[in-house]
Amino acid sequence: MNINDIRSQFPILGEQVHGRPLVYLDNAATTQKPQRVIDALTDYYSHLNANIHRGAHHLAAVATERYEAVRLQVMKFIGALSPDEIVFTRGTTESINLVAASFAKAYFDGDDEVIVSGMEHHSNIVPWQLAGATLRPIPFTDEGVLDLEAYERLFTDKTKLVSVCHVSNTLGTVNPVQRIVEIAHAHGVPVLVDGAQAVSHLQVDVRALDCDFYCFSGHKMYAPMGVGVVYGRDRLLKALPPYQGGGEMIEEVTFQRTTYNRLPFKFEAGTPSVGDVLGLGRAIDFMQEVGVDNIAAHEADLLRYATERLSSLPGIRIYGTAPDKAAVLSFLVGEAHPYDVGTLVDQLGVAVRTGHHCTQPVMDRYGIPGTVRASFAVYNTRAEVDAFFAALERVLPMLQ
Ligand code: 7TS
Repeated sequence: MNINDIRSQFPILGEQVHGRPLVYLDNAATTQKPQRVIDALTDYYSHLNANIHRGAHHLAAVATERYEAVRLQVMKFIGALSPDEIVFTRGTTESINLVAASFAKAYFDGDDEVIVSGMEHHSNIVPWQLAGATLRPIPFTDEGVLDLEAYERLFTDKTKLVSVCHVSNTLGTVNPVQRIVEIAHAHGVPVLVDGAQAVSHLQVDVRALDCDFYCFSGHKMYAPMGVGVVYGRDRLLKALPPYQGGGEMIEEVTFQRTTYNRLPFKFEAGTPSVGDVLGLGRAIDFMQEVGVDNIAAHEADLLRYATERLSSLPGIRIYGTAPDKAAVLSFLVGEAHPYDVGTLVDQLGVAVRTGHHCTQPVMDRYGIPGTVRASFAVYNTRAEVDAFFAALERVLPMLQ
């Protein structure tokens, strides 16, 4: 893996912030985009823009072909069996809302429990509440490891679904999804995996995981904002009612009765974000060219190095010290408020995120208002980690 070659593909990494070279360590919020992804958007709007699936004309036909080719690419990338199992959405949030709304309509009976982990992003909490479920959170240890014995005890005859994140966006924990699925299936309960923080860091194989739904966002894996995916097991997707009504999702409409299109179109009402989907295809090309295992190894090295350096700071508290972690480092130092740390290191060109990271229950678990979070991507370097610590060492004395 040639890091200089990789960095040269990301034009934004050449930007200056407050007169200093940008050090972008907010990758869990969104990754930057390689030139080929940016080009996919301009190429699409310059040469190909057309509404797909409907037109008889050339542009519509080619745009449709390219859009459907990305569906196949996504299918292979995550190990799905059929393109019918890949539904394009706007992102993880919409993906989970889609499953929650449709699943509730099909299977909820007014007394329904959904098991989630205690470390979920709000977008894997609120959709279930909107659907009327009572949530049963799996507790986790101080290190950020899920308690699987406690998990087993959460199943009741009201449990309709288990919905857990693959990787925590706040603690970095890689959850033992395969085992979580095994246990749920032994109870006859399907599992949704929120893969928003996993797809860009580790090789995802939905068949090896044996999960029933897998949701993720393009923009966290080097693709544009505005595109996401629901993988759903063919049999389950077939049984679910549509999420939204409109164009494309229908077979026949009359004022009396409507029949629905086949999978996956049943879940893709309206005009999709075609250019963004094409960008997602180029982002997958990028990741496969570099190699997902190489990306994981590089990020693991950065995480190890940054954790080591951070541990040497006096008054440091790291949140999330699970043995199996990916690319995320959340911490507090002494009495310094996370927001102040973030604002001051920004003045030195370093972008980190501060706050509750849309995981308020995690903050409640530790009794803290928020953390400072550095999160890594394939283009980050040890030199950037050094720049981050140089910035921290400058600002922390001002905050004690
Ligand atoms: N699930 C997880 C685990 C996430 O980390 C996020 C976004 C989402 C779902 C929602 O994804 P979206 O693309 O639909 O917004 N996480 C973050 C974050 O950690 N900082 O900003 C967004």
